[in-house]
Amino acid sequence: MFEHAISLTSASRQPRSLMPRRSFLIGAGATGMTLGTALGTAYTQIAAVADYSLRIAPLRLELAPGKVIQTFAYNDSVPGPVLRLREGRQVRIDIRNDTDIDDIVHWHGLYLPSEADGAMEEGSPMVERGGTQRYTFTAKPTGTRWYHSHNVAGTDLTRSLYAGLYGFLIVELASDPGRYDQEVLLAAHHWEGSWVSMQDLRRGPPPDNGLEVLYASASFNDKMLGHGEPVRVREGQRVLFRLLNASPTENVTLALAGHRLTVIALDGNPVPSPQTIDTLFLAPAERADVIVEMNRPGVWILGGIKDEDRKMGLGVVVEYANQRGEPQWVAPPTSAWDYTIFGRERPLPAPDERLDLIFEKVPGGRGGYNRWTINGKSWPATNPLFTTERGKRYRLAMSNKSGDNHPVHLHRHTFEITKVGDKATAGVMKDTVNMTRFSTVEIDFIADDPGPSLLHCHHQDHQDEGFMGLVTYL
Ligand SMILES: [Cu+2]
Repeated sequence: MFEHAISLTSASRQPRSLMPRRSFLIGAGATGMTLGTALGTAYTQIAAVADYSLRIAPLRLELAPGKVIQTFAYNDSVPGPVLRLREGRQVRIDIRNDTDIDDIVHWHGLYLPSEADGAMEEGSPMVERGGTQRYTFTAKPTGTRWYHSHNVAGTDLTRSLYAGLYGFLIVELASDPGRYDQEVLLAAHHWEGSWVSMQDLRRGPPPDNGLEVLYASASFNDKMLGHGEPVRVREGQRVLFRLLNASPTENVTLALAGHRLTVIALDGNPVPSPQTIDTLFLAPAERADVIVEMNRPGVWILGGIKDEDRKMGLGVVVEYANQRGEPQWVAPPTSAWDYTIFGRERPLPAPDERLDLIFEKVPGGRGGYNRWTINGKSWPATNPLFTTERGKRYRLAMSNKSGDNHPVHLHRHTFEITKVGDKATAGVMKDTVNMTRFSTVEIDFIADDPGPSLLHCHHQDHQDEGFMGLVTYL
């Protein structure tokens, strides 16, 4: 990395807002010299070595013996390296792009300046092909966050979130109480997507519906169920599972056979009412921190509750010490997912402003691509979607007028779920909320992080096809 680590000045010397965009760039040494001359600096200095380095490059990924796919990944691993950051401490991350297209990395769930957030629509710079980009930021808030490509994939099912371009980013408290014996990080993903007209597969979807992505395989981390190392546990342990749905487009519903799951945090944020449940639902981009009491020795499957999902590879074996045998699956009792059970009853402050957002589908027809609108407009006509004033509380009354699920994500802010359908709730803080088909959800957020912020569906195809808008500040 060292030959790329020449820059004008250390990033910590100047307030971010005063730094010209180019000074974030760490290019070849010659570029640094040129900039130095242009700005009248008499010297260059070696910037401090980065705390982390990520390299975006092609990867031959063996999901199972004989099952090899060609994808892209960070540092030749899926997921990428776990980034463990201390809350409030500044971190320097160098990203090198050894692919043939410009890319960009988004730090999902963090409060960052727009130019460091990793979304080109907010003004963050791309990591140019063949180039290196340094991101310098202060990590906050604490919790299970993640990073991923925020590039446009369009119809190319090998890029952005269709690829292995994601990893965990955990912001830790300055002092971690650590009320668990072991921590296990699992990211679900779907692979080998292809565009399919649903009309060709089965009856049911409206005849004007466009192409959807179907997948041939799935994994937890880099392996299909039954391949790779099991999660090894011991009787009596309290294990913290940090679960992430990094799938480009698919929801997952998960269970650990023989065990119940105690959800203590959603999207990295502690819930007011932890609940012990049989099945966990995660839409794309959602995370859950789950504690499991290891009290049933055996060899079990943690995986998708649908047989076809586990057959595709969605799962991992959990093996107690000194236990042998075939991994067991036990179908759990199923119930509808309900965010409000994790909330509490509490009067909510009245919002300063209430905004209606209506999500609609423009069907692409058989063989075509669907488009998406927010209040009748698609990106970039949704720039701005609405404008906020710093310090005010906004209530977004969102209505999904389509037969599809939409995990709606707001960048650079945490929001509170205040209503799901007719059920009021409080205290469930998230950055992504799933809207089931033909549903309504209300969320509140405080405009406390000036700068443009994306609001979009995290379904890769939906965001690429217009389901995106920019929240701006006055
Ligand atoms: Cu969507």
